[in-house]
Amino acid sequence: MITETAEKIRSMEIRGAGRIARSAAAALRDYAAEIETPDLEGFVSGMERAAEMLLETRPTAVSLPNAIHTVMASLAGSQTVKDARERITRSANEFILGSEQAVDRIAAIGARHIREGDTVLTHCNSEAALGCILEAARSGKEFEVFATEVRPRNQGLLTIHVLNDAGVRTNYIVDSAVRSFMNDVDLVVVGADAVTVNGAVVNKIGTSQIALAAHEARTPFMVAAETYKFAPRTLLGELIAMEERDSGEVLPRELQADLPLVRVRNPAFDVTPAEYVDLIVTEKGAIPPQMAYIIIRDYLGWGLEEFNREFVSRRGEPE
Ligand code: RUB
Repeated sequence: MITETAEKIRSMEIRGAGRIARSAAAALRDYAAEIETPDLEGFVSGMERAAEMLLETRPTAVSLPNAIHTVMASLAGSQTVKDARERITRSANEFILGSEQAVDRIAAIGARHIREGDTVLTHCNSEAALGCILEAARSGKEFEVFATEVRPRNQGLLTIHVLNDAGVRTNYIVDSAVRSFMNDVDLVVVGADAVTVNGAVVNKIGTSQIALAAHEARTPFMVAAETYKFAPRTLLGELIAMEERDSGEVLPRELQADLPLVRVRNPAFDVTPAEYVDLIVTEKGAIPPQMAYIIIRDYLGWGLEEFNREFVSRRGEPE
């Protein structure tokens, strides 16, 4: 079960930061139910191995470690295998439900920023971003969407199917056409794989170029992100690892073989600095990117005490 979920995340059969997080929580819960061991120590080390395997699948979406750490933290203080199993189940179910509710809440808040007659541009296939667009459509507003293709994995195809099914008029464009249309766009809405303490947003490759074009055209740039996409460890100066996927996704390996001097690069994500982001819509409300630390402190529990504890555990006590 764990290996199956891990493989689905790695191969992107399960993709998108929120879905990845929920499927990891569900995999831990299901694994906890099936581990056969009479002693607590064996149970805990089995769960730790499973958590490790899931963590290794994809490096960028912070929702994945945040979900796994939330579920695994519930093991602390458990007395018996039965108790530990129940804690994992409860915590995983709470995480999954909380995540689904967060996406709904973000949709309700984000939809208010889409006005009648607007043209909205989105990139990739984000449940949170699309939630805002779909909610605006459900509330009866008439507007139009531009959706990018999203090379090389073409997640834009998923997006245009969803929009079409929801009755939203949509323009499908190649990624490089964004700037040509930006003057017609009233609002950009994207999701996030991670938000750092200084409000930078990590999302699908191409997002930062879109943000630049939006900035130039003075088009508002809105990010839809659940609080578990915020990255507490960036407080310690930790950088978000940027996944680079197989080059065969960009150019078939057989074609690459004829081009010995060409190195095909395939970064999957990029970083949009806070200065290009106008608003981050979370389930706790909409914030300017400069308020990212408040989310990390108030909702992810990383205040001064936690920061100091973690800092000292890495560097040792100060002299
Ligand atoms: C998906 C991507 C999405 C975010 C947010 O990348 O960049 O914009 O994960 O998605 P990939 P969501 O396709 O490589 O996983 O709002 O669904 O969590």
